[in-house]
Amino acid sequence: PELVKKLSAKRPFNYDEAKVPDYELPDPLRMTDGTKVSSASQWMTKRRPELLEQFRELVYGRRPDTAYQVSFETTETIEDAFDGLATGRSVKATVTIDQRTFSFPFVVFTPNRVAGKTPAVVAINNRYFIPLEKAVSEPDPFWPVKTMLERGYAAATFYTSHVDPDNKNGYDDGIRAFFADGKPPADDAWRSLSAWGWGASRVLDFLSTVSQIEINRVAVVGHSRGGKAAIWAAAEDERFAIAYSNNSGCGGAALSRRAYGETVARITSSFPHWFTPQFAEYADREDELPIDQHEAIALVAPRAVYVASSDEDLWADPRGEYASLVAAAPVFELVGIKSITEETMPPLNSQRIVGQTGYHIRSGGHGLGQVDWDFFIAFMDTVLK
Ligand code: GTR
Repeated sequence: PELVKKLSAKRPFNYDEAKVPDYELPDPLRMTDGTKVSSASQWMTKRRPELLEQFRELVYGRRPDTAYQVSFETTETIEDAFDGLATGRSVKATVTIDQRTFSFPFVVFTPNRVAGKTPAVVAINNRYFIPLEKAVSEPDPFWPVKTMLERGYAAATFYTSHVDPDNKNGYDDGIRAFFADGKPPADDAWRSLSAWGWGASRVLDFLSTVSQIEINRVAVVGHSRGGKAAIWAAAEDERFAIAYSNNSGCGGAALSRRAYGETVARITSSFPHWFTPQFAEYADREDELPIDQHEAIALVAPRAVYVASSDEDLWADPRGEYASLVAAAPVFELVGIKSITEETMPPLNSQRIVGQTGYHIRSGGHGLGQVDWDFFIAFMDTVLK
């Protein structure tokens, strides 16, 4: 059905490497006024803020600067989840502005038998909400909580649509309308991907209240649209130590300029609520974008970035995802961090880890499963422990 949907959609798409347009990527180390960025401090204090603003303006939108409070209520606890391996909690986050409130639920598991502080993983779940009992009784390779706990990681997850409905007509029911007090979004205001990343940051706020969690060692993870949101979450919130983008494709890890598989034209017409209207202006003229997605990855430096592809998920452009990670290397280098520079992709079903960056390509289609998590946990073990 996915394929039929794609074939029947109005706009053509390209799966032919020979038809990828020639392109020149914008230099992440050149200011818009042409100045070359030549020191780590220049990157952190000048260029990075400039790029962040460009991505807000052109791609994901600006988060509101309205003051708000957030509070957390534990609504349910299971102290001996997985035969005593972990404690599970259901938590309700409540955001308050003046007298108005907006709430969303999430779940958190912390390992019981680990001495000292534990790193954690916040998963942006774009598929469904996983209530506490379900997490314990129905193993789910999309979010293998037991595996993470066994490997010494705390694990939290929330459902994207509880923060901002994943629907072009869903604005009124989400956090963005709540902040705007029901007014429609300004052209440069945040869109759903940014709202989901913001949700991950609120889960991180909660984790920072849990003394067992090592707050400097928390990864944000997402698949597909959640993977786009994960990169942006870590760009906006420097508390995240790692961003893992799985099969995120267009508007995520993949270079827009390759226009391979999903394009700016396609994604902005199918999912107008994910991006600012400015992004749609670059439909079929990706080469005029002042930015490209390698620079979104670079915004996470010097923290860690992990990108994963699957060989049949051509819609997400595996080559474009890998090339984008490599194109972020000059930024990692400037800030004194090793990263992947090898231009040839690693062999199928293998992993490459260099410094603070990692990548794998797995056989199979679009999805996040045990194989991906095993690779990713190996990466976390390397960079966090
Ligand atoms: C597709 C969309 C992709 C990706 C995916 C997903 O329909 O074209 O950009 O985000 O959905 O989230 O599974």
